Amino acid sequence: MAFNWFRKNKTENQSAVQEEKNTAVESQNQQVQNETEKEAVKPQEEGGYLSRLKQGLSKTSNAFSGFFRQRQEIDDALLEDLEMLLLSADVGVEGTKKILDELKKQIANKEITDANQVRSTLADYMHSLLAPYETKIDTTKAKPFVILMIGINGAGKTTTIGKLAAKYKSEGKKVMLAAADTFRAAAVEQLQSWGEKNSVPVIAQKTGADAASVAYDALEAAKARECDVLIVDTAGRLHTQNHLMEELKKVKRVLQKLDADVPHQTLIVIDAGNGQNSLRQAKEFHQAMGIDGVVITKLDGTAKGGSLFAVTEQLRLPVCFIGVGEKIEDLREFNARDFVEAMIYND
Ligand SMILES: Nc1nc2c(ncn2[C@@H]2O[C@H](COP(=O)(O)OP(=O)(O)OP(=O)(O)O)[C@@H](O)[C@H]2O)c(=O)[nH]1
Ligand SMILES: [Mg+2]
Repeated sequence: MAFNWFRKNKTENQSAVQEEKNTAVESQNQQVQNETEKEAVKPQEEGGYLSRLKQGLSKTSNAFSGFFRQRQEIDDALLEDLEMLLLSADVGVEGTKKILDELKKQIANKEITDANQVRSTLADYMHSLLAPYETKIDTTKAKPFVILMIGINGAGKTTTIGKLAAKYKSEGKKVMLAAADTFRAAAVEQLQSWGEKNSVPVIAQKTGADAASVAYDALEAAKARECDVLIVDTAGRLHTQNHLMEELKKVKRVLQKLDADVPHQTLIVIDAGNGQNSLRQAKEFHQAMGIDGVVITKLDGTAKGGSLFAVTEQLRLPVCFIGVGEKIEDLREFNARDFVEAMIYND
């Protein structure tokens, strides 16, 4: 049965995650022995991956659990209420329609006969909608592997960079950060503080300096110091701010003077709580910069997990990471199965 299959694989995934976690912890211990660091970086240790994800999405999963606890029969009211539930979980009009059409089809074919099956089929179908977007970044493809972080103001770019630096460092990679947000006051200091927290170097100039020149210096330095990963922070901007969009294009152009393949990954950071507006903005960013990955942050906030369906449906771009909190360990590679599980089931 679909539900059992979903849950069985879940258990296997959990032990794989645990193994992965153990390996990460081992390599991290090794690292701490080898280096005398101010502060150990432990992005994978605290909390436990699924419980953090579930905690972040608990608002949504509680709503689904409450809904299905009260239902046994399949009737029109169930589908109408489910439609409302999906919409209020931010799944979006198109995603909700797709899901309901699929359920109605399976009900008509008598493939689903009770409310419990509605839930498991819902989980499986939601997984099938998100799974094509699940993407892992392979930073070994280039050295240094350059990630350019872009997005509107306050989406979570700098925080995500801090979390990513911790993640890559814990994997034994040599990481460098570039403070190419030279626009906002205190942006350089914010990135430097993440650099200190992770014991990774930050290449920076003063606020007001040329962002492209900071990025260029950083790439030169990352090459000279044989870094594995260079992550470039940029100022938040709206797509309507032409001069700032030009600045972003210039950062890319100038980096490409040193290496035509750079950036290897352009990630847009989207605040899950920003709704339709942020999707329109992301499309404009994509046109200007060519985005090849999405990070969705603040899924723990007022946003409900369903916003991921709207993001993937509309942008059709790979989802690389999700942010479920402000702490260093609150960034995860996007896993569609874990995500749907955390969204639909609260046990
Ligand atoms: N709850 C929650 N807060 C987050 C998450 N990611 C980032 N934040 C918070 O969002 C706020 C803005 O984050 P920043 O990383 O400074 O955002 P930014 O995109 O760099 O902002 P600008 O540089 O001003 O464009 C901070 O208070 C972060 O702690 C998340 O996944 N969950
Ligand atoms: Mg920032």
